Amino acid sequence: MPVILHGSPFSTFTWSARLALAEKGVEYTIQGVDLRSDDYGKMHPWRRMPVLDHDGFRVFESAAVMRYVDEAFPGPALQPADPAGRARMTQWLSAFADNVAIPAVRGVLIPRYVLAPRGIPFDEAKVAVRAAEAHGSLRHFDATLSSSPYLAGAEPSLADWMLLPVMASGGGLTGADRYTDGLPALDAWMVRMTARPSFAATLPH
Ligand SMILES: N[C@@H](CCC(=O)N[C@@H](CS)C(=O)NCC(=O)O)C(=O)O
Repeated sequence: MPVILHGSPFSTFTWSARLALAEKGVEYTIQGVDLRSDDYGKMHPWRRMPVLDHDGFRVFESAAVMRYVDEAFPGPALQPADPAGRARMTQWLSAFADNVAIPAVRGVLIPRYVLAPRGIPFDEAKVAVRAAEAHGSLRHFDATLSSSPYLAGAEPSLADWMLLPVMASGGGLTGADRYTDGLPALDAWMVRMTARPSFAATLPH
């Protein structure tokens, strides 16, 4: 029953999927992608990473991949069992996708870590605006974590593993790009999340 994750270790969304696989103890291989190829276009209509292939069943969108990993494989539960906890997890997954991923990943991390090293020009002022937007959204995550150890309650869930790579990648930014500063509950949460073996096991080199 081979499990193949199509993506890059340097993609935050691929990293979230890898965290779920590691927490679950699932063996998998990671396969690099050529986003422009016809084959990849057949796997993902928007040509993004990751795509999971489990024995021929393919699924894209990192939240769907993580949910599938949790439900298709034995191991510790990565989602709350109760309806309120599940709703809370889904709430933060959705809020992350709309309000954090777009400004932080597309607005800051891609220009800084993908475009800049390749000499592709981008608008510095826009990056600072997007970083401020990401920071503003993260304040709501921080407020929740000031009274709850994890986003959906007492245990980490898919929402925490979705957020972790964006926080970890943001830690390396400097100046106006830094969207992770001044968020004390998120700092404390980072200490807990990065102490888990899944973090070290998936850290991009
Ligand atoms: N909503 C998607 C977003 C995936 C995404 O944007 N992945 C990035 C890498 S971190 C990507 O494939 N970028 C390539 C591109 O947009 O051309 C998910 O959660 O899987």
